[in-house]
Amino acid sequence: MTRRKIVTAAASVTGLAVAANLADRYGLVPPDPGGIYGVGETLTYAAQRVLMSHHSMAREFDRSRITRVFPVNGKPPDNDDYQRLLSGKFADWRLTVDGLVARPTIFSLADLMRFPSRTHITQQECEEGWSFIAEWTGVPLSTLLSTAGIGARAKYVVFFPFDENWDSLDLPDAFHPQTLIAYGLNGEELPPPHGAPARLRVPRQLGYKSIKYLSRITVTDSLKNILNGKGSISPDLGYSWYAGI
Ligand SMILES: Nc1nc2c(c(=O)[nH]1)N[C@H]1C(S)=C(S)[C@@H](COP(=O)(O)O)O[C@H]1N2
Ligand SMILES: [Mo]
Repeated sequence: MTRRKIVTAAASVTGLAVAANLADRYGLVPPDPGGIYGVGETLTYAAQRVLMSHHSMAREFDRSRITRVFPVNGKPPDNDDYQRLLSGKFADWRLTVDGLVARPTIFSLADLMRFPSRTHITQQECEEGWSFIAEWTGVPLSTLLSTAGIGARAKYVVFFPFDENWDSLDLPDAFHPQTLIAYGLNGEELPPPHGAPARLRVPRQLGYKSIKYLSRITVTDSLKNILNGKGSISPDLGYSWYAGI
């Protein structure tokens, strides 16, 4: 390397370190900052949170743009708990909202449907490279969090389904007006392979954040003591916690 190249390389490494320090000071470090992409993940997340308004919207499409035939990612959980609820048409299904909330609450599907609903036609983008446009209907997650009364110390909302997947959102994305607990797809009830009876739908992030087959939502001030401590199964699979688009 020439001296000039060495100086430039050193300067950009220092620049990244300074940026990472600043991100830390302002609470903009994602829960999975340690991997090979660590500094990059911090910068992506910090830049999104600093530059974009918290409620900048994902693009919504016209009905004519709905994808006619679209893929499904994986099969519904094959464990007894889920299969029993599925055969009972989810009459016994309940969604628990607990953690740092004033009133831990258990919702049935009918309870969710009684709240004012929101519908949007948005694109679901999988990290594997495919995507589709569909109409999603559900209750804004913000409605459920407000009903349970989110605590002042709350920082993250964690989602546990009936399979081994799990993930979490920070409060800007949890309270984003397009973030839904969706129970409808293209005007029908949510089909089992797409996450019945209710799933998270976060159009501002890649598909893997939109956890299907929900069972429990918990509010926390830290992700460090939950499973791998990184806020999501994704870092174990080579993907980042923050998947903003
Ligand atoms: N519980 C659970 N949620 C999940 C998954 C999963 O395997 N289990 N796959 C994720 C991935 S990788 C994607 S791209 C989307 C796909 O949603 P779809 O099957 O409705 O297209 O769901 C996400 N939510
Ligand atoms: Mo995906």
